[in-house]
Amino acid sequence: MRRLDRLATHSDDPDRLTRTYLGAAQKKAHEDVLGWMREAGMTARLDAVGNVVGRYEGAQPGAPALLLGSHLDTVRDAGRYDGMLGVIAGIECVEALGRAGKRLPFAVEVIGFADEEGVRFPVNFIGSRAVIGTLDGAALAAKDAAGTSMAEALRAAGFDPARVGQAARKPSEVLAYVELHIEQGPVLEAGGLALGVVDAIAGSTRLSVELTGEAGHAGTVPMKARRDALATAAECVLAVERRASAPGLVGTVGRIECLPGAINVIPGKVRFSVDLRSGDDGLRKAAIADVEREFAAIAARRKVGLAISTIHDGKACACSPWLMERIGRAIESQGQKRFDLPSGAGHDGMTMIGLCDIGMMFVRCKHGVSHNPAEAMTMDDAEIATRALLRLIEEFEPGSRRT
Ligand code: HGY
Ligand code: MN
Ligand code: MN
Repeated sequence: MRRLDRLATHSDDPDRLTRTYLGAAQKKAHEDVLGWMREAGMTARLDAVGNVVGRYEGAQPGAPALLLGSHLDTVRDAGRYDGMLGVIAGIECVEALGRAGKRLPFAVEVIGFADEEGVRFPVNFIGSRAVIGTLDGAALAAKDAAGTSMAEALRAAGFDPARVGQAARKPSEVLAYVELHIEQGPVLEAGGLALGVVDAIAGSTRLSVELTGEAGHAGTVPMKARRDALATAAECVLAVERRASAPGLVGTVGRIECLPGAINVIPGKVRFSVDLRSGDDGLRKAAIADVEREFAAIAARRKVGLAISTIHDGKACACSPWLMERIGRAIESQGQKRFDLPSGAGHDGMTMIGLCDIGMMFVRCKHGVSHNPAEAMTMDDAEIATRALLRLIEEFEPGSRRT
């Protein structure tokens, strides 16, 4: 918990926790994590895109690895457990193995992904996409709000964008990926449970929408003659909320930019985001189609230009039963009953499933609050989760792993 508190001091912003890809704060956080990995008896390195990778060899050096980990980047004004918990708990487990002088018939690696949230660039899962080898030129060309491309940011941070492919792992090197993460929802707490087994991760679509109306004088343009981009966006936001209120869906407009942004100027241009999710890909795709149709109708009626780009489209993915079984047994070893639940939040496992089988263990967080500085969890829950993770590792044998 002290280490999580320490990581929370590394922020891009002075008065809240925001740690984005390739920023100065991330460099300091990764230096801490490299040090803790080495203290735990691991070799530790930054890979070609800045992920922190720690390795604890098995009885035979060079053996395939059980991958643990999570992400080290945060959203804006974030909590300190989303992501970081899974990395720090993984290091704790390896430290316990080292203290007991245990070497397993496989290696254990802990990965701290450098970007999962996709806050700085309109690309998410950057770290895990690089690990499975799908970080492409389009991602490297993506620009942040300051107009800096990911390639330029990599160079500025001392990485070579031409070599991001070196971060990719081979299926033969990996046994499975298991992530410990706070639930970020209220289900475990409501059920009086500390731990849960994730059965599936909801699919999500992220859109970037641009409305082009006509800037004008707030005092002189008659209301009927206006092409107000922000009033148009307001109708679009409510259309998302209405459509996503259907069962099995959630929808959010989290970011909006209104230009030129002066009190006495009719907004000429608005950009906003859409984040729409469902455990059922058919439901999600139908909802996206409906929402895009509604945007087109609203924009046409108001004579406002509309441009929509899809910046992420990830299908729902199932965790492997053989890993769920092992995670369930590890939870029962801590005197808890097995409880399976879906994840509405996205996680790196949605990418890692392209490399190996995935499993996730959830731990309760206070009132399910997350993506909020009020995110909290108890020391006891952190301990029981870490003990369960250690038991999973010690009893792990590669099941029906993908060959
Ligand atoms: O958006 C998500 O669900 C995750 O926090 N990246
Ligand atoms: Mn998050
Ligand atoms: Mn997360």
